[in-house]
Amino acid sequence: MSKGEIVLGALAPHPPHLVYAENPPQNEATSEGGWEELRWGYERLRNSMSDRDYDVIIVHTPHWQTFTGTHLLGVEKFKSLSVDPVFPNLFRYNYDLKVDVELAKSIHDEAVDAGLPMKMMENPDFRIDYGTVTSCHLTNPTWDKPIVSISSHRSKFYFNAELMQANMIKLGEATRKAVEASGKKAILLSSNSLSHRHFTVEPEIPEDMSKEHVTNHHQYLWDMKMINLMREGKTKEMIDLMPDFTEQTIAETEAGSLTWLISALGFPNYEAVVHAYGTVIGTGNAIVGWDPRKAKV
Ligand code: 2X7
Ligand code: FE2
Repeated sequence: MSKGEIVLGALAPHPPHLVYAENPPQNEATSEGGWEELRWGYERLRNSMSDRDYDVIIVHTPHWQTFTGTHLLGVEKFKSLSVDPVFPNLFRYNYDLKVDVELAKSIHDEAVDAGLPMKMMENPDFRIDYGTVTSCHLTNPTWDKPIVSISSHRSKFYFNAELMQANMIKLGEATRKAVEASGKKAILLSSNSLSHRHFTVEPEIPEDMSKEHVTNHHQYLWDMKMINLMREGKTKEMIDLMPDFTEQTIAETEAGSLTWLISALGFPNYEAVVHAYGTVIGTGNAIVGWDPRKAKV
């Protein structure tokens, strides 16, 4: 069997507004559009994937929060309704998805060997979080590939941000080893926004773009600092700044997803491609791709 590999890593944020704006048949709510810059950014991300084959999408999600270690979906099929608890008016999505349980189990086992507390989630009635559903839908709307979904272990709340970072670095390494041993080609998604202060009142028409802007200038400056480090290939510096960035902008990086991704990619020093930056109800969102082929030239 040939060695497996990560063929693309992406920062793939999950505001449910982006699915709402696309009006796919799976979502019950209907819209007049909105957030085009981000949706066109996802289109560019999808186009960037079209020149490579892949077997599986692995997503790390902030909205499946676990307090007793990291969990992975461990049932082959899930079919139900995913509802955003804050925006049930926008996101009521009928999903029907397949899981690569074999790969999930190998990530689990590699991470256990690295000393992390891990658990396979084997309840067939488990409700899939909207972070997983949104990022996977926007990356692969046909759902023709299986996924692996990894929870966010909130170790920051028992310990601190530094310990959580250290654990996410180990989880990223474990993920890479499991992918390599599997012989499969994987796309990895970090399903999170950047700065995350948002408005507390929703506009009467959610997709009224005259109301959309970043919550404050300070958040914008922090987002640009992080994005420029990605563009310059300075991912070690970005990870070092992560605890301060997260605290200053209450960023969704607190879930550990982006640290996991960067570690799995081996701390790339090549340039990332920024497909889009835009705000959703005041939060900062970037769609960014890392192409490991750039490391080989
Ligand atoms: O979960 C989210 C998010 N991360 C960003 C914006 C709006 C809603 O939900
Ligand atoms: Fe979120």
